[in-house]
Amino acid sequence: MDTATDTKAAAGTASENAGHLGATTDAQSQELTDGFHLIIDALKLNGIDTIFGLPGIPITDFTRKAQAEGMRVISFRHEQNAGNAAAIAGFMTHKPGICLTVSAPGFLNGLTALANATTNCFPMILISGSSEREIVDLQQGDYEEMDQLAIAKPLAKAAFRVLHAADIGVGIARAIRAAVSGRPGGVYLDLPAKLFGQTMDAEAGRKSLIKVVDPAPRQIPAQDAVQRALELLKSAKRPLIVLGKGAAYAQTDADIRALVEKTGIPYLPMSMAKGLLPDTHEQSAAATRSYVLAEADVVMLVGARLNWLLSHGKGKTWGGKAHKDWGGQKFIQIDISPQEADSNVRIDAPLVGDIGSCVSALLAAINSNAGPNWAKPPADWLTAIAERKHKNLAKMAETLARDPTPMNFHSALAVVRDIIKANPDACLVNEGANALDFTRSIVDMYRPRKRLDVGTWGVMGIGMGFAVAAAVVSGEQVIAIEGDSAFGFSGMEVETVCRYNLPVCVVILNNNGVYRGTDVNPTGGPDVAPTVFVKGARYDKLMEAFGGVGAHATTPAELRKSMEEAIRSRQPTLINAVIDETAGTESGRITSLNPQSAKKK
Ligand SMILES: Cc1ncc(C[n+]2csc(CCOP(=O)(O)OP(=O)(O)O)c2C)c(N)n1
Ligand SMILES: [Mg+2]
Repeated sequence: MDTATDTKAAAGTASENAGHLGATTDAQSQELTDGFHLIIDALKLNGIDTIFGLPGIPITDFTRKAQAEGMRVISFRHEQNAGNAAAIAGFMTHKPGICLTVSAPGFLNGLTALANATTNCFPMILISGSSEREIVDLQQGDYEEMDQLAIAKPLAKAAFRVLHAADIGVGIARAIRAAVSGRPGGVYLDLPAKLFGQTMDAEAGRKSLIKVVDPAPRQIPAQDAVQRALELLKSAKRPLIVLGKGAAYAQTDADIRALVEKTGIPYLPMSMAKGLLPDTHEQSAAATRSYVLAEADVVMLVGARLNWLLSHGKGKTWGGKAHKDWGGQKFIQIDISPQEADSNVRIDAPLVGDIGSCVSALLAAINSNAGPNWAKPPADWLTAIAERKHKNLAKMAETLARDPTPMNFHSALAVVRDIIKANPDACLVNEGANALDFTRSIVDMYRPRKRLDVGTWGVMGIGMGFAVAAAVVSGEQVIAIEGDSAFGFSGMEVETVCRYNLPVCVVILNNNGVYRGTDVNPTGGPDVAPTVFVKGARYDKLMEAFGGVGAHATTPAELRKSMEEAIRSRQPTLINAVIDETAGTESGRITSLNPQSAKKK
């Protein structure tokens, strides 16, 4: 007989009488607890107070009991959105976000978000109920049968299953540690249906729980690695700092700012690092990105990986002669994972440790080496950047000042830019192709971790999950700038936004399709082209269906009025912003990633 069956037998009539913590059997006067409560208690013990999920067998009662025990349970309309919510909550708070799903199909729906979290280094735990182990393992065809643990493993940073109530404490502790320590990521926790109802002695249960001590321990960099990085930095004639979303995640904002300002080195923020220093900072080189990437001789990467988003650190972007050629620059890479170095090009000075410890060690070394005499980068480098930057900013200002009819991305986003400037604490969620790229380049961010977007994969579908979580976690106004296609992936969650009455203002940059609304079916047949949607669709009506505020904006003035009203009222709002359907380009800025063939047609 296994422990599960033992404890179940011992529980006997107790579970029938009351079945949860505090129940007392006449025969034994034994206080019992069960799987449901042990999971809740283990999460609460570790400061986790919110669950993003979707109920159904075998976790419906769990969601009820979690709410009854004071947890915030946010129910979604599709698990992928709950998963994305959990992932971004993890990014914003350093606590793993929890996504809770039913077995097989619910689990699979959550899995995309788990994989995306792992790819983006967001700490989250996907907890899925699963079916009868004996039947699953013999493949006898149970209700929602699936070997979920095996499927989750390659997509998660770690995956665990708990079979016995007495192991719940360990299971949750391991999941938390795996999610947040080292390089954060997505963790899968498999909880078979039987586990929830298992009972055990309440005192033994309490003792089995683990409050995780120091879940994300600091990892101090070696002094010689710090010195190596410093020497390289000192030798630079045209230095550049690249701040990645890892730097934003680290919550060591003051030190990062001090490092940038003390060294006087121009910096580029990656998309989700925008606002780590205000985008209006004089050392920001974002407006002349292509110049600094190609010209810099020493580049210090802070929590930024040399993946496709940085053209793998080579090729023409980096001043290389041809597609895969090294541009000749040297790299310092600050990263928590030692395996990150040399992933694409040689890293001359890897600085391995948590970003907070690395940055403060580097600052300390700079101060003790050079003190107030740290030499700022050569003036010709700074002047060359400043000239280009101001020229490009002036050009952009001119474009933004235009007011064409119909409204285009620029004239609409000029409004969003002003709104974020006036409301710098608002969270900006952003997805789409042109809707993403134009927003990133036009809308300045002023505070850290306020820009939440499609991340490493450029995935569509994060929009409403991120928006719900950002509102729940921060309590701040959320503004979601969505392509009309992008919105479709999670659009049903506007009901969730209304249900929880969240201060979310969704702006759909509606250009009638994917990239543009102008493609035609070359056959002349009745089907529209694959990238084209219903023309003139009124997404605002969707929000109205659930009691939120819908608005239709065809001019920047109308858009501004509706956004200001949304922020003033904090009402769930969806603004259908009509954008010139000819305005976008194929795939936005990454047209070149589409496969090309010499054969035309
Ligand atoms: C999950 C997923 N499916 C498909 C894509 C491919 N994709 C990239 S952007 C995009 C939509 C672009 O259209 P829209 O959101 O309307 O933005 P626009 O360029 O029109 O502003 C799609 C489908 C993706 N990135 N992720
Ligand atoms: Mg579109």
